[in-house]
Amino acid sequence: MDIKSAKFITSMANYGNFAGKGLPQIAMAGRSNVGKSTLINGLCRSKGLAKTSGTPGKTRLINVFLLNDNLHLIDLPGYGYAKVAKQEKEKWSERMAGFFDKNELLRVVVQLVDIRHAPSVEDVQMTGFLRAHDIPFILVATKSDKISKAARQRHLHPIALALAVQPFDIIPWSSETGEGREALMAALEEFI
Ligand SMILES: Nc1nc2c(ncn2[C@@H]2O[C@H](COP(=O)(O)OP(=O)(O)O)[C@@H](O)[C@H]2O)c(=O)[nH]1
Ligand SMILES: [Mg+2]
Repeated sequence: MDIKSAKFITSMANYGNFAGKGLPQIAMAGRSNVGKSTLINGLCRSKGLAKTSGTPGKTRLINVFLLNDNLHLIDLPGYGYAKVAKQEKEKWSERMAGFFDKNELLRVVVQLVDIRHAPSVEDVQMTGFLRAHDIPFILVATKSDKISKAARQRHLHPIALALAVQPFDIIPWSSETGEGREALMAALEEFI
């Protein structure tokens, strides 16, 4: 698969409002600031496609993109932003449930974690949720440029352990070096 075209379709608070038109979907999940928007731009080789931000917690909406006129890419709102009020967290949960519930168009979720940090409670809950619902997922460890090659296994091991996968199941990704794009494209191809 190659991404020949990518365009922004819509932002919405609730997935229920979206007419999926029967197109298959891939979704991006991860905590705020992990690099979801940046990854979407890198994947699509389109810098301004998804709005990136230095301030965590800005994207609270579900953003939809259309790839190659035949695939929807869904940027889910980031979770786990500490300063978000309880009410806001509940709203987030509702939105997530609304998206995942009986979503037959969803082929795979790309879950992002930051390669520098052990997964958060929410990260672990997310993979647990995906497993419990038989939703296939691909794990990507973002910002690999921020650690040395020598330190890589030391970082991947605790992530793999916490999320109950093998270290080699995790795709290291860097928006700076372009690392991971080919591997992620190949992984996605298996599901779409
Ligand atoms: N060094 C580095 N910075 C990154 C990478 N991916 C994202 N960032 C930065 O991390 C911040 C948050 O990225 P963003 O894509 O907006 O995160 P989102 O909230 O998950 O959508 C921005 O300042 C990005 O430039 C990466 O692979 N390497
Ligand atoms: Mg974002």
